[in-house]
Amino acid sequence: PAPASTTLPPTLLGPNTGTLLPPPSKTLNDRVALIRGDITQLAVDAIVNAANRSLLGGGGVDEAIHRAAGPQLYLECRGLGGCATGSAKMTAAYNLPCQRVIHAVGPVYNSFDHEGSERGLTGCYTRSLELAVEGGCRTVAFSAISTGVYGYPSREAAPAALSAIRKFLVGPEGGKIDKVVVVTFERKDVEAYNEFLPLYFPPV
Ligand code: AR6
Repeated sequence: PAPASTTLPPTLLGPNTGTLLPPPSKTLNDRVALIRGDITQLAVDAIVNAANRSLLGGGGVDEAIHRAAGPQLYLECRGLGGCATGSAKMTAAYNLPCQRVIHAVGPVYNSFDHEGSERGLTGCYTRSLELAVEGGCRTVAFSAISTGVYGYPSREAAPAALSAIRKFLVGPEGGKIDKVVVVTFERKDVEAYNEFLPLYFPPV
């Protein structure tokens, strides 16, 4: 069989890492969970919405979140003045069972600019986790940002997301997050995360 290195996504290979797979850690693995379902049902501290730059709602998970939260969410979002691609803003959660909503704006996937797309996507995950920490949110659930209307291939989005999540959790502020839940909805994302989770969070 081909050596493992040839099958690993480039996002794993940091500039001076030397090793290909990160070291297995049970305590780290326990802080990441993968579930399939409706993110609006989760009673976590913060859920992360896949929004657009207007922050005024749209289709997909954004629509589901606004519908479940009620019209007050739209009113608060209207006062935020939009959000840049690759970044995020936080609001209250109103009628949702969670405490806060983090509205992240993923990139529209550009197959001619892999690096730019990836920078935008990882920016969403990192900024969302920073906002969670600033807001005292210790449990955070992410939707599969950009993998719907914005066309990001699931098998490229999953490793970028997992890489950013891992980097944050092992970083200086990582201890302020107890649990990151990755919420998949469609089969293609379930399969992508099942494939890549063991590479970024190797089983002990
Ligand atoms: N719970 C969890 N995940 C869901 C749900 C749900 N209830 N509904 C859909 N998904 P998308 P994007 C998944 O298109 O690609 C909107 O119009 C879905 O299977 O919602 O970032 C915004 O306003 C997919 O994996 O977001 C923007 O204009 C993931 O959510 C634009 O779409 C994201 O798909 C953003 O596009």
